[in-house]
Order: sequence, then C-alpha cells, then structure tokens
Amino acid sequence: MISTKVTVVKTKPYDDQKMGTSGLRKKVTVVKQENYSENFIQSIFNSYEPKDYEGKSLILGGDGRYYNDAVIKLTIRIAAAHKVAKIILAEKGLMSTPAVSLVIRAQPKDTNFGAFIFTASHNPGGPDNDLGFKFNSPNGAAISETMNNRVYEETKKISEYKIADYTGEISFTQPSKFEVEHPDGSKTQMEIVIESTTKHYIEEMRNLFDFDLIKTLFERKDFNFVFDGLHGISGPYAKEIFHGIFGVDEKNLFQCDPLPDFGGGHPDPNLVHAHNLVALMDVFCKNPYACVPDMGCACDGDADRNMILGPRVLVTPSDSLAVLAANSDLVKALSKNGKLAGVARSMPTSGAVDRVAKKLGLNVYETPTGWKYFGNLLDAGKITLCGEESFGTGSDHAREKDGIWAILCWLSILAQKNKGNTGKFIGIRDILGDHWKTYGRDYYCRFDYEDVPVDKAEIVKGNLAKNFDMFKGLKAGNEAFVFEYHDSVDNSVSKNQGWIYKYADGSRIVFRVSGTSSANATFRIYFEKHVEPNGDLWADTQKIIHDGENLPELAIKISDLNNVAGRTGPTVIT
Ligand code: VG1
Ligand code: CO
Repeated sequence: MISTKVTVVKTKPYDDQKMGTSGLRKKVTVVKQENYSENFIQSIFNSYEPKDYEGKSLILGGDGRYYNDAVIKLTIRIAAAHKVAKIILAEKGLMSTPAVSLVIRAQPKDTNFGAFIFTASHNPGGPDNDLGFKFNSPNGAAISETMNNRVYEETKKISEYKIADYTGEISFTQPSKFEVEHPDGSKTQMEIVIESTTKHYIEEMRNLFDFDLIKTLFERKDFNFVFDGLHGISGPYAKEIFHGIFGVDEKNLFQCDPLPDFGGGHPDPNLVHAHNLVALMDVFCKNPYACVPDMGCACDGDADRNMILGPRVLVTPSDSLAVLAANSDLVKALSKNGKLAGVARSMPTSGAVDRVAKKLGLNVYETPTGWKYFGNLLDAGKITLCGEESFGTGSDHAREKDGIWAILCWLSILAQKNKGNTGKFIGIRDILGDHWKTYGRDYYCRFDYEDVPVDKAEIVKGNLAKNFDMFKGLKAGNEAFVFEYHDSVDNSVSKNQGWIYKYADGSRIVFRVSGTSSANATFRIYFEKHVEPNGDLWADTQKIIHDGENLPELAIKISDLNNVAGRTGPTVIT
C-alpha cells in the first residue's frame, strides 16, 4: 500500500486548452510547461460533479507515444486526490483508442467515470512532436461538443489543482493500492488494476466476426496479405489476430512494435505517409510486371484509422464505407440485427454511401467532421455503420472508429465472396469494379495546406465566403454554403463546419480548417467528382478531378490560397 497526502497547488490558466476535432493536441514542448497537464486534467474533473468521479473507476490508456508515461502518472495522482476508487490501467499504458472505448463500455455504467486516452492519433510523436489528451464518457464516446466547451471554460479560470504528493514509481504492469489522506484529514483508498492491452478487444472481435470463415481465406495459397502498423499501437492487435489466429507469416506484418516516436515516421495511413506499403502494393502502377499482394492495410498511431489497398488500387475511405454498406449482409458484425439501421458520414466524405443508402432504402446522416458527432446517432440506434474520408470507419460496437475492425470487415467480405470458390480468387479490384458498375464512381482526393499562419488563414476564410455567388453563377444548379449541423437526437446545433461548393450531380469542392493540428492553421480541400456507371471507372483520380471542370484550379481561384499563403501547391495530397 502506498501512502500519500493530497496537496492543493496554486496555478494560473493557459488560454490555449480548447479541444479540437478529437481532444487536446499540443507539442510536447507546450505540454511540458509548468502545470500545463495538471491544469487540463483538473479542468476535466472541475467540469463534473464529485458524485460523477468519487468512488468510481477511471480507465487510462494510450498509444505509447513519448511523454505518455509521465502524463499517465500525473493523472493517477490527480485521480487519487479526487477520491477515484479504481484505476483501470492499460498494461504498460498501451491500448488502442477503439479498445479503450470497448473496455469503457464493458464497465457497469454507474461505477464508471470514463477514460483518458493519451494519443495525438495520426500526428507524429517524440520530444519535438505531439501529445494528446482525450476524455471519453461511460458510453465509450469522446465527450460532446457541449462538454468540450465546459472544459474549456474551466481551463480559462482554473486557480488551483489537487494532487496526491506521491512522486515515486507506479507500476504499469502490476496492480497496486494507494491510501490517500485528504486535506480534511479523511482517508480513501484507490486501487490500480492492470488491463491487458489486447485481450478484451480480441474477445469482442471474436464475437463480432466469423473467425472460422475468415480463416478459410487465409488458407488459400493465392491470398497474400500484408499489414503495416507504422509503429503505432495497432501492432500488438495485428500480431495476435493476423499472425496468432489467422496464421499470417510475421514477416508480412511490418512495423508492428509500438515506438514512442513511431520510428521517426508519421503514423498516418495514407498515400503519403504509408509510402512503403503503397509502393509494395504498387498503387501508382510504377512496376507493372511486379507481383503484388492481394490485400495491404495499415492503421494510424492509435489504431482507430484504417487504410485498405488492393493490388494497384487504394480503396478510398469514402468508397470503403459505401462497399461495406452495400455488402453488409456478408459481414456478421454488420448484419447481426438484420439490415443496417442507417448509415452516416462526415460532411467531407464523398456521397458514394448515399447512393447505396438510396438503393437499399436506408437513412443517411451527414455530420460534421469528428467521430463524436456519430455518438448520438449510434446511441439512439439510428445508424449501424459510419465513416469519414480521413480513413475512419466504424459501427455501433464501439463509440470510436476502429481500424482493425474495418480490416476484419473487408476480410469477411473477401472470405464470403470466395466461399466454395476453387477458381480464380475474387479480390478487392473485382469488388470495387462491381461496385462502381452498379453505383458509378465518386473520384475523391484531398489537398492539405499545412502550417498556414493564422492571419493569412483569416484572409482565406474571407475569400471563401465572398466567392459563394461567383461559384453559383458558374453553372445551373450550383450551390454554395457554410455547413451547419442540427443533431436530430439532442437538437444541438454546430455552426461553421466548412464551406461547400456543390454541383447538381453531387460533385463538390469542400474547404475546412483542421481541428487537430497542434500549431498554425491547416486548410483541407476535398474534391469529389461523380462518374456514371457507363463512364471511365478506372481512370487516374488526378486526371478526373482536373479534366473538364478543373476542381483544383477552381478551388485555388475561390480561396486565393496559393497567393495568400505564398505557396505553389498543397503540402500533402491523399
Ligand atoms: C482529422 C480528420 C477527422 C478525424 C480527426 C481525428 O480532423 O479530418 O476526420 O475525425 O482527424 O482523427 P481535422 O479536424 O484535422 O480535419 V484521429 O485518427 O487523428 O483521432
Ligand atoms: Co487516430
């Protein structure tokens, strides 16, 4: 038993602790400022009533990035000072974001305060890079926009925090107990229990998917599968599931050991940052005679994103969502209640899934960017499947997007399509091709302009609104407006969620300012062009978005981004 006393420490507010699209993300150098983390963690407690956390359990986990250990220890000490009775600590502090969501949901609701997830997700890690704090509610979802605002208000007026004075070692692998003496002389106890990084998650996946069926796919000699963990937290799950259960050779599972700096890489599964995998799958058709694997996939730092690649093709996340919706009957996790309850996509995600929903008679909801907006729809049973263009896909099993889950969905579809098939393997290209022949193809691409100075960003925003009328005048049926979301469950309204320039056939240019970058402004420009089923379905995306209506050229004209920011083009194209 560790004995410790609570001390009350005076502090001054920081003015930059507003949570963005997914929690608070800052450079490690910012977080290391005096009392920075203490202030933020205390502000979370201040946003609740003592009854919400006293005597309750709190879950702690993260993606293993640099400085997480220090912040986890700090959170344990602050939790002890707030009479939390039990810390459920991920072994070595390591647990993926979706796994934390599932562990929260497995706790009895009235005994649980929630979870801190220490991750900056797809942002790089290390002493000069990013750190992140997320807080999730007992339903497993990141706290709502309303709660985010409440926490922000607390961070602006904080004057003191409460912390247990114990500064010795705390084991991240063995259970321990604290006896805590409070300022009024009363004593409480707090225990730390260790939760396996992978066990609960893998049991849930076993229940959700037909693992025996998926195994038949891996038994085929002509099915080659590769996975890239990008040194994030997906590695341990990938090793246990793909190698341990499905028998994939470990040499086909790349970068599957979590590292504090992600091996110096950017743990973001996209065409740019997962370049080794993209080259191996020959997505850009540079080695037409090379033999490439049948399926390649990757997850981001905290394993909530997924990238699916077929031979020489990227399944865009927007298409992935549409294909999963169209084939939901082949996936046990999606068909467990019969048909899908409904589907949802973030606003910039392409309309591909809308076409499927229309045909299947499903409701489709368009939400602002950020997984937290799906929470109410999932809780209300209005949707079973949802996704974002930023490589996020998920369902009602959790309240976070789920990278490994999405890969298991694709494996289920491939296994079903090839069930009893002794002939030529039916692969990802076949599935995509069939899909496009039915629904047409929504060619999709995103440009990111990173690190735009805040004053320049304001000029660009001004241009975006100013040019609505110019765009509307270009072609009959054109629309241009600012996206605003009305939540059909709690009636909350989220304003200013992006600028949309839309053609009559659903093709669009969308602008947003990122809510996850840790410094300056990042503009995201999303391009989407629809091609009918009888059109060119296997063309180069860049060619399609530039030919005819030249969407990138028009976007630059509307925003004057290159001029204002002094750029010649985007920083990242995915
Ligand atoms: C980005 C994505 C968004 C995603 C968010 C968190 O936000 O665009 O779709 O939900 O990251 O993903 P933004 O505001 O930078 O565009 V994760 O995997 O970083 O938690
Ligand atoms: Co992530």
